[in-house]
Amino acid sequence: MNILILGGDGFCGWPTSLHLSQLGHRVTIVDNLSRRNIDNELEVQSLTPIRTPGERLAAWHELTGRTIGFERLDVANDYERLLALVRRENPDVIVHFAEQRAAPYSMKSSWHKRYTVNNNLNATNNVLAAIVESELDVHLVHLGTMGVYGYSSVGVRLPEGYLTVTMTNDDGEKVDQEILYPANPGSIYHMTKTQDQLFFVFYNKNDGVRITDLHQGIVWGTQTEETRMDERLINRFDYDGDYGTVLNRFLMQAAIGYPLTVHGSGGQTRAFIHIQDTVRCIELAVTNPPKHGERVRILNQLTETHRLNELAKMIAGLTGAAIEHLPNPRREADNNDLAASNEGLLGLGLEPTTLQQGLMDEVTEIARRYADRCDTDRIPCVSHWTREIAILQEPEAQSAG
Ligand code: NAD
Ligand code: USQ
Repeated sequence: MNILILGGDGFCGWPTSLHLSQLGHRVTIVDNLSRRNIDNELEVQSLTPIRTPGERLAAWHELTGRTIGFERLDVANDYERLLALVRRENPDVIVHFAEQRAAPYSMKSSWHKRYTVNNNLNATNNVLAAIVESELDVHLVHLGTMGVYGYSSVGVRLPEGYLTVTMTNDDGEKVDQEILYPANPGSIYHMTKTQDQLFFVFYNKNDGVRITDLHQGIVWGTQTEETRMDERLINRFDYDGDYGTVLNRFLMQAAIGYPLTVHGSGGQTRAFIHIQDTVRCIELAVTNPPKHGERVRILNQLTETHRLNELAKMIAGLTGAAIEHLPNPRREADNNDLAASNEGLLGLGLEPTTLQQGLMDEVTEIARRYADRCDTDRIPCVSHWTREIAILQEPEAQSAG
């Protein structure tokens, strides 16, 4: 297949690009390198030494003889170039990772809120508009988030996207309707993903665009079969307070002897998936497109759920790390249950990697190996969800602001 990968230089996009190329697909990465620029803004770098896009792609060609194309383009702002690229490439599939993906970054200031909304919503609308305007039959695979469902304890297993509700009409009769599961975002970033869902419903209904929306949990791990082939192909590993996600942060913290930073009670339950399973899920989504006329296909992309306390204890048990409960900079439930269906991807052939299998490998292969690149000043989470939380946790913020 011919595949465009929007956001193909990022944490999920890079290993996906290599995996799909290795399977023999023709792959072109589209990326504006905004993620690398945000590292400059935050004065932080990936724990792993990632190479420039040019070096990465040359190494891939040298090792495998395969060529991956690269277009430096802003999907949210360069519509005409995006449309021209779609027309020229005539892709079977577009995989869309090209969004600002960190909840803390999206909550840092009103500038960061506006950037995240402008970037993410325009990127998604531009891709959909370009597919329609090109008049090509392109399957769009989008990376969404489990966070669209929210984290209140509902006491039932979350469905894959849709919910049947029963209403009573004026004659007292019961009427069933299928709706999108009610959106309940916990950050501006997560809110952009709930709005993406409405773009998908509309373009699918109005223009018949075939869309798969993958509601992904928190991705952990670093390497995949392909990125492990050579250090020049290494994937990025974010550990800082804005972009580092919880499990990878705990693993890195354990490796350098920094107490594990649990927010609040640690009763929060979240969904997880290993990066190797992410690339496999995208392969499954790409090779199993919805039929023409089918509604938006929503698949929950997770392999297990864990309470943060449980994760911290597991890692402390393996490594001897200390655990520290910190005031939570976010406005979120302190305690929630979470169970979610993932039958769609299991049914397509996903064989989950479990946490137990890879935790220690990750600590030794990556976190300990590159520990000297860690700047411990960048570990604290300094993005507060509200001004009140900021003042409570960092009283100096009051005098500064
Ligand atoms: P990332 O920030 O590492 O990668 C995103 C890539 O998109 C970056 O290379 C960035 O430069 C590019 N990009 C952003 N805006 C762009 C634009 N306007 N034009 C062109 N390129 C642009 O993020 P990631 O962790 O790889 O996440 C990829 C996708 O998966 C995101 O949409 C995210 O919401 C979703 N997701 C990630 C996780 C996770 O734990 N990392 C979990 C669930 C869902
Ligand atoms: N947390 C800690 N300690 C830390 C960091 C985080 O306790 O040091 C807590 C947070 O308060 C939160 C939970 O861990 O309760 C998850 O935080 P996270 O930063 O790991 O994940 P999140 O902000 O939800 O975002 C990440 C990705 C995002 C993706 C989402 C999937 O950055 O792109 O959409 O995971 S999901 O969580 O399923 O919505």
